[in-house]
This record gives sequence, structure tokens and C-alpha cells, in this order.
Amino acid sequence: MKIFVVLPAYNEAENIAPIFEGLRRIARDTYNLELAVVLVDDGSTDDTVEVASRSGNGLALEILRNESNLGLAATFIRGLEHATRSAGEDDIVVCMDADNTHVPGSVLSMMRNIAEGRDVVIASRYQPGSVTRGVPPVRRVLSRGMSLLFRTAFPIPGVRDYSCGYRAYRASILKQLFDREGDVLLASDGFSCMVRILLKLHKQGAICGEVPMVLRYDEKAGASKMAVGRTVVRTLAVLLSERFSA
Ligand SMILES: Nc1nc2c(ncn2[C@@H]2O[C@H](COP(=O)(O)OP(=O)(O)OP(=O)(O)O)[C@@H](O)[C@H]2O)c(=O)[nH]1
Ligand SMILES: [Mg+2]
Repeated sequence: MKIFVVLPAYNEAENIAPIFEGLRRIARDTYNLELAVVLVDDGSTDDTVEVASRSGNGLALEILRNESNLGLAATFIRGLEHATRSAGEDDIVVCMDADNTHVPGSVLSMMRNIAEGRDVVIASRYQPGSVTRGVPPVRRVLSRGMSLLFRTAFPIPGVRDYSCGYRAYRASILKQLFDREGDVLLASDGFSCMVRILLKLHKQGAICGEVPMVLRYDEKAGASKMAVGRTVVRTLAVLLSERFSA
């Protein structure tokens, strides 16, 4: 079984090396864990690609480059599709942010949950044992509000965190999704694509679940790049469009 780790990256030169070190550590300490990393550079204007090439030793690293900044959705979907096409039916595709706020060690607990029968496992901010460090109070309230809204509108057994990008997917379930949806997935933009993919996988019959996450926002180098207002509006738009779509 092989794990493909997809990292969508936009100006993350300061955050890449510690993530790679964390991934090397879990690969080294976990018997028989084959790891491949797919970094998708989204038209970064800093040294993200140079730093990644320099610090990717021992990680079967593949770097894909968007000519210009296309945004998270296009970057995430490109990486997800690329990894899904390279993966075997029994492999696992993990997506995590490239800003060093997601701890690589959670890959192990997500992997175990897939081995126990789940198809999608989310590293969640809202499970017993979840810890969040350094996230501004306004963002915490907004994310919590989004979580409650989606849990009410689209209840998915075992899921509380609909917008977190740190997830593990059974490759076979993603192959079905891309075969069926193809570019439709690109319809959603920005951070709302995370929610849309989860809702489509749930509709497809995927068994979902969560593991408690330690979110280290205090470890992130550089300022937030998220346009909060726009993200809230777009995510609500997904809620409405999915609510009324077949
Ligand atoms: N903001 C932003 N992130 C992008 C883009 N393309 C790829 N990404 C990557 O998408 C991931 C999530 O973006 P973040 O900006 O960390 O989003 P967030 O965690 O919700 O918000 P902050 O951490 O507060 O900025 C990171 O790995 C980014 O590098 C883009 O166009 N804009
Ligand atoms: Mg982030």
C-alpha cells in the first residue's frame, strides 16, 4: 500500500522544509510505509519550488507547476487527480495544506481508519481530543459556524469538519469520483471545493469519518492568505447549490 501526499502550495517557501521533515520521519518510523509527495505549485512568486526541490530528498517528490496563480480549487483538484491516476486501487491519497499548520503524524491515524473500513477520513478540529493553537478568535467562530451549518443542512455520519483540507481518501473512491464527475469538480472555486468534494463522495456512498487533529496555526510562517468574507460567501453558495441540485 502506498500513500500519495498532495500539497497545494502558494508562496510557502518558509513552510515546506518542516513538513517534508515530518513526512520523512513518519515514513522512517513506520514499517513498510511507501510515501510519494505531489507538490502543486500555484504560481508562487517566492522560492517555494526551489526550497521544495532542495529539501525533498527521500520523499519520491513530484513537483507540478501552474504557470500562474489559479487558486486553491484548481491547484487542489489538479494534485488530487494526478495522485489518483498514479495510485493503485488499494493506495491512499492524502491532502494537506503546505503552510505547516497540519501535523504530518495525523497521516498514521487516518491511514488506520482507512484500513478499518472508512473511505474518507478527515483530520478534524471538532472531535474529542482535537487541539487548535494560534487561530484568531474570529476565524474559530466562523469555522465553527460553518461546521454547524453544514452538519444541519447535510448531515454526514461521523463528520463535523466539512471545510478542513487535511484528509485521507481511499484511491478507489476518488477514481470513481473523477470518472463520474471529471471537470465538474473544478466548477467550485476557492476553499468551497473541499466541501463540494465531500458532499459528492458522501452521495456516492463513501463511508466517512474523522480523527482528532492538532492544528498548529502558531507554526505557520507568514500571514494568513485567506479572504475570509469571500470564502464565507462562496461556501454558502455551495450549500445552496448542493441543496437544490439532484
Ligand atoms: N490562499 C491561497 N492558498 C493557496 C492558493 N493556491 C494554493 N494555496 C494553498 O492552499 C493551502 C490552504 O491555503 P491557506 O491560505 O493556508 O488557507 P487557510 O488555512 O484556510 O487560511 P490561512 O492559513 O489563514 O491562510 C495552502 O497550502 C496554500 O499554500 C491560493 O491561490 N491562495
Ligand atoms: Mg492555512
